[in-house]
Amino acid sequence: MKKRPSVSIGLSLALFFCIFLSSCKEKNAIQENEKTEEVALVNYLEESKEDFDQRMSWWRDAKFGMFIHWGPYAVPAGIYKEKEVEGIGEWIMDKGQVPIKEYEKFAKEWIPEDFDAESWAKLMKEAGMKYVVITSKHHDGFGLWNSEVSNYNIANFSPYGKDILKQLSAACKKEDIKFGLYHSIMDWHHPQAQAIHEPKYNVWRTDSTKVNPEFPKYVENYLKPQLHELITSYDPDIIWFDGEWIPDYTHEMGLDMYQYIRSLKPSILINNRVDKGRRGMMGMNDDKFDYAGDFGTPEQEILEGTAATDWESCMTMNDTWGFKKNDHNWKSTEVLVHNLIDVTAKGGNYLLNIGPTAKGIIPQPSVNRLKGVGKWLSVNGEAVFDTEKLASTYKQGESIRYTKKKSKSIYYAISLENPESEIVFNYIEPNKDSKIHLLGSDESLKWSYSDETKLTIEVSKTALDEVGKTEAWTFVIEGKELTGVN
Ligand code: FHN
Repeated sequence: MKKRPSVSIGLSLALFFCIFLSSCKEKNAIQENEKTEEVALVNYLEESKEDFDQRMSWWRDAKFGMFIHWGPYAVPAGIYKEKEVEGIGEWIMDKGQVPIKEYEKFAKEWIPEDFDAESWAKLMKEAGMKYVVITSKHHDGFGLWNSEVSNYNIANFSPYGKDILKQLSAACKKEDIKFGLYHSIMDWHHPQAQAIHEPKYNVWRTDSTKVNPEFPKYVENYLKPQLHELITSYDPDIIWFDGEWIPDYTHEMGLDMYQYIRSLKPSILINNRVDKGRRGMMGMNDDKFDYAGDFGTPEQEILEGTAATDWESCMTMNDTWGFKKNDHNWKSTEVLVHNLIDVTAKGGNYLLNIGPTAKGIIPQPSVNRLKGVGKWLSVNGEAVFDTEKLASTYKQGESIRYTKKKSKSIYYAISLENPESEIVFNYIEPNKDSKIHLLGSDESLKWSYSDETKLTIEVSKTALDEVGKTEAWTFVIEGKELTGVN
């Protein structure tokens, strides 16, 4: 039967379409394949400076974050067998030599029925914090999320039965607060990661002949799968590793882990404890080798000066990370504000810790201090956020710090002491028409400048009264930085 022209044309068109479609599919398949291969071939350790700066930019502008140490250790809260256990609260399993089965009882008793993720996120906002880093798993191995990899977590092992990270990540998203996860490489609960000699939980094990031979299996079959589910389930902006110092964990594992995490979320930030480069509590990498990690992590201290690489000082408000009922050694709000100013002037970030109680309450002394820092930032925040360190100095004497608005010739000279009636700044020359004022006051202050005496500002009583009670006084000056001043 002669085919109708329309039919033959139709069939031809159909045939052409099929060929075209299959070639498109093939082309897409090749593209996909190339893309897959492309993703597989990315070496995240060879990132360009532009790409690195772009990835770090939100974090550098953020300056101030909340650290949260929360886990079953909040149940004993520093007391075991009716005795005070010395040291930081989250280490009670080690310092108190608590056998695993005993510690698991704390995990079963951990029912944070008063936990209110939204009120926590609102408090971060009120404190002026732009990001949070919470323990997804500390050294005790207990997860704060509903893990498919292990049932040793708050959602499955504890009667609480709910996912803490799911609640908090959602609350932080609502408040536009970036979400980070602290994750311990060291694990005192997993048989393939435990110390194989006594004292069983002794983490300062430096004798590399005593590594757990099963540790590589723990890394591949447990640590990575849990990190995979954390990243795919909660979309964190930061992975904050810790517990990397044990000899079981090697530099090669660190490089591989960095690549692995970035391959799961290329834009994620990873601290330097992903690898072995950290030099003790001062937290910065030994620059003799190429260690992985996007920023250094000084702990309980602030760098003496500035650094060529990114860094974040993490600190407690009292003396413990995890809650201890008898630790009342709280730093004052003034000390916390001065720490934030000092870190910012030196070009770092400040990660300030809270240790909630087992029931999910943030201790009132912590709340008071967070609100106090937030009150100072509500007036002086422009001198902290979206700023950069000066080229030549970060301080003048012991009681003055300088910051600079990013890509603007606006400088902030911050006095940590009451300036009284007059103050002299040696490192900024104001523009001729610059109006200098204190943040918190609209009054334009009288000033004079000479190459000899530099910038002298008369601080009126009315301006000081307008600023009122504060932990530090910020002068705003449009001008240029004076370098080479001795
Ligand atoms: O051992 C941990 C400690 O418990 C806490 O988590 C601090 C905070 O960064 N890091 C380790 C000590 O360096």
